Amino acid sequence: MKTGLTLIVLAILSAPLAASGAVMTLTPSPADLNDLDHYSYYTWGINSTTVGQDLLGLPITKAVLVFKNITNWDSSPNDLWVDLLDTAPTGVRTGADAAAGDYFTTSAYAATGIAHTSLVHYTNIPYYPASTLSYTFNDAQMSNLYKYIANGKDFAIGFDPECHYYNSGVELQLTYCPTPVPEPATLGLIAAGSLVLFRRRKLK
Ligand SMILES: [Ca+2]
Ligand SMILES: [Ca+2]
Ligand SMILES: [Ca+2]
Repeated sequence: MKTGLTLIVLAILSAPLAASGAVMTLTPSPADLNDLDHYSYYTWGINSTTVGQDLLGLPITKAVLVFKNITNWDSSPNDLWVDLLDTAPTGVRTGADAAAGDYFTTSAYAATGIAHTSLVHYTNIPYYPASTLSYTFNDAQMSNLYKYIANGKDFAIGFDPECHYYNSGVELQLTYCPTPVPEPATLGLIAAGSLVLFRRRKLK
């Protein structure tokens, strides 16, 4: 008897825990963004189709951008700018950029009228050894992420490499609440059910 009740109680207690964080991992195609070439900039557009559900209804609590096994092609000074964009075409698009500085802060990009904010600026990523860089969005960037998703149910990540970064893949890890926590009424029903079970077994 005690085991049965314990299991029910554990099931109730574990419901809010399970809801506290599932992680969805998104990867661009190609995953290595063609090794982030110096003479290019890249946009990676993400929307409901990309994530497989309504992006606006996805309760994202954390976002982490990962560059796996990244190295610069040589040991010279280098910069990698990463920006959060309101929108971009779905998937990966590549544009020409040979000018020094973050493409997404140029007047050419401003002319598109697309809202954006800086995510992270890496400098002098080593030639050797390869490292895995994980960047966690801060609070201000999370609120911009929500704002950009609210506008058209999409957002994008922009990359401007100077120089050329070999890597084994880029990932965006989104932590979200997968299911709503049971409402008090549901919890009441479960509790009532377990009480009935308890009484029946006691009568036996
Ligand atoms: Ca570039
Ligand atoms: Ca540039
Ligand atoms: Ca948007």
